[in-house]
Parts: sequence; C-alpha cells; structure tokens
Amino acid sequence: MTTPTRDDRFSFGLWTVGYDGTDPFGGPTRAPLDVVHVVEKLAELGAYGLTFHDDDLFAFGSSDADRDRQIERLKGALAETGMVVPMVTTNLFSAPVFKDGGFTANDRDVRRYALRKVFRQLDLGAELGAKTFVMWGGREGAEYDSAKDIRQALERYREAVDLLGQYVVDKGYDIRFAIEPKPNEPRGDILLPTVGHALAFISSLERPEMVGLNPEVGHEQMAGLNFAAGIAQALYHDKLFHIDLNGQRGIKYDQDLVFGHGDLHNAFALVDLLENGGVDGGPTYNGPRHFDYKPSRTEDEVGVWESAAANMRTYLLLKERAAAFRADPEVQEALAAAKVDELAVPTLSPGETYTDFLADRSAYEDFDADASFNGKGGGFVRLQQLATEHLLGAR
Ligand code: ASC
Ligand code: MN
Ligand code: MN
Ligand code: MN
Repeated sequence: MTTPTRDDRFSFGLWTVGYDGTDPFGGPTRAPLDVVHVVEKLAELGAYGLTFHDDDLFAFGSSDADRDRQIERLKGALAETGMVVPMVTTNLFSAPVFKDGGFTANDRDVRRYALRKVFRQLDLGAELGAKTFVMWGGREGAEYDSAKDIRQALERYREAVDLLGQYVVDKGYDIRFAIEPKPNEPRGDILLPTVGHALAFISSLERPEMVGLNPEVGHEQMAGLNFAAGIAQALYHDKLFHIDLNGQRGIKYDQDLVFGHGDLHNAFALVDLLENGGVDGGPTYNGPRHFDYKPSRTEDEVGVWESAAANMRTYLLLKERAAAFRADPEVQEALAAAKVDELAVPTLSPGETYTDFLADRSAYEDFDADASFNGKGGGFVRLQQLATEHLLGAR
C-alpha cells in the first residue's frame, strides 16, 4: 500500500527533479537531467504524470526547430511509458525580460510579450491533453510601494486572465486555470500572496468558473498560515483545481523540501482532508497529487530519485495513518466528545424564523453563559494526542 501506482495519480514538475542546485549563493551542484530520462525514471518509481514550464522543456529563446524536437522527444517518452501531462505552466520569471513581471510589468511591451508566451504554452498544453494551466506569478510584485500601482497591477492581471479564458473558450480547449499564491520571493512582495487573496481576485473575473487555485504547502506556510485550513477553504469554495505538495519549516525562504519534511502534523491533517474528506464528508479533491519540491543541492542524482520516491512514500504512509485514525473507535468517541460533528448542525432549527428565535428564552435569557467557567472542557488536546499517536504509528 505504500508502493506508488498510477492510480495514486502522483505527478512531478520537470523543474523539480531537474533542479540543478543553483541558489542565490552558488551555482549548480548537479548535471542537468534530460527530459526522456526524467519521464522514464518517474514512471519506474510509480508516478503517472509530468508537468513543465515551457522553458523547462526547451530553453528560453529556442528556435522553432529545437522546440519541436524537444516536444517530439517528450511525446516519445510519454508513449513509451504511458505517462501523461496533467498540467502545464509558463515561465514568466527567469528571463531578464520578466524582471518586473509578465502580466503586470509596468512596461506594456513586456506584458504583450508575456501574454504571447502564455498563448503558445496553452496551445502546447491542449495538444498534450493537459487539463490544468497553472499561473504562478513569481515576478508579479514589487519591492517598493512607489514603483507599483497595485490597483492597476490587479487590473492588468485581470485583463490577462480574462483574455486567456476567452481564448480557451474560443479554441474549445478542455483546460481550467489554477492561480498559485505566494507571499514573497523572488519579489519582495508578490500579488495574490495567499489563498484568500487569490479567491477574492477570482471573484473579479469575467469567467470565475474557469479559474481556481493551485496552493503550495510551503507558500502558505511562508506566510505563517495553516495549509490544511487553506485547502479546506479552497474546497469549500470549490476552487481546489490543483495542488503543489512539498515541505517548509516555518517563515523563511521557500524551502521546497520533500512532502512531510516540514510541518508533519499539518501534512497529516492535509492528507486526511484530501483522502477522507475531513470530518464532514464534504467536497473532496480528485486531481493529481503534484509534487513541487527541490531535491536539496547537497544530493547527487541517486539522492534526486530517492527524494522523489520519498514524496510519494510519505504521502501514502500518511494516507495509511489517516485511515487508521478515522477507523479507531477511541478516536470516534473522542471526536464525539469534542462535538466535532455537532458543527454540522445548523444553528437555527428547520423552519425557525428569527421571530421564533428571539422568542426562545432558552437561547439567551435562560442560557447559563457562566457554566463554561470551570465547566466541561472541549477534549481537543486529547484528540490531537490521538492524532499524534496515529501519526507516530503508536496505535
Ligand atoms: C511554478 C510553481 C512554483 C514555481 C517554482 C519555480 O510553476 O508552482 O512554485 O514555479 O517551483 O521554481
Ligand atoms: Mn515553493
Ligand atoms: Mn509551486
Ligand atoms: Mn516552487
């Protein structure tokens, strides 16, 4: 059960295992990996999908002939292994031209160029059968308040996403967009910094139904937020279109560690939510389990594949632990004692009007609000310890 299969729908970005170790303080520590080799290795390890930015497959500025050659090589590897491309995305952050962003660069010519680059990658994504188009606006931001008009930047972001949606509809592509929030890095501040900001932005769009989220574990945690709670809200609004799984240890630079190598408790809660629909059996996520991590630059190629396998194994271990947690009679009793299920009961009774409610003396006049002082506790800590013991394999 902890050996990954295609049915688990694990996918990896070409840029993840392909990361050569470059960071702001040092150059590469590993040789680049060829896309055909990556597809073969990932298939061998039990993944089902590969995702990529345009520039991951063919270097920025490639001739059409070189681009086509790389696309054909990828197609060959997919046919040979049965791997699929569930998602694609565009690199609007590495090339110098995007130093002030793509969709929201102050320079209009850069914005027009960025959009054309995205149209091209949309066509390729459709050709390869991708169902999701991720937009991570890493350079869509600023360092200085005086240099970026945030309201106009949001307006240009909206213009770009509306235009792309129109194109997808006109072309008849079966593709939805997923915005990936991040609070900072590489810009000092990035637009749409969290799940909540992105949800608000989506409601301003012409076709909000075509646009959802691709939240990344570490990106929410860089903002000090609870990732599992953010995912629950994305699910609640039916906006969880895709997900980037990885690990992060607190509020610092974007670590992109292996899934579970950061906040393990929250990873447990996340897998429980994704696999068991959480406590209320609410909307679940059926899309790819996509890993966006970086094999640490201390590792060699053997370590790259060990870390890729570790992401999937940890996910499956947590899935197993979450199932055991849900099946444990003591956990079920503790959940009931903590009244976790009672939150699903509406606060007003069926048919109860506010007039009825105001007439109900037991709700207020006769309610003993002081009884909670030194009264019965919630039992929440006991529940968390039970979760911890299941997480540790102690139950
Ligand atoms: C993406 C994405 C990110 C970034 C990053 C690039 O498409 O999801 O988080 O690009 O991985 O280094
Ligand atoms: Mn990241
Ligand atoms: Mn990501
Ligand atoms: Mn990333």
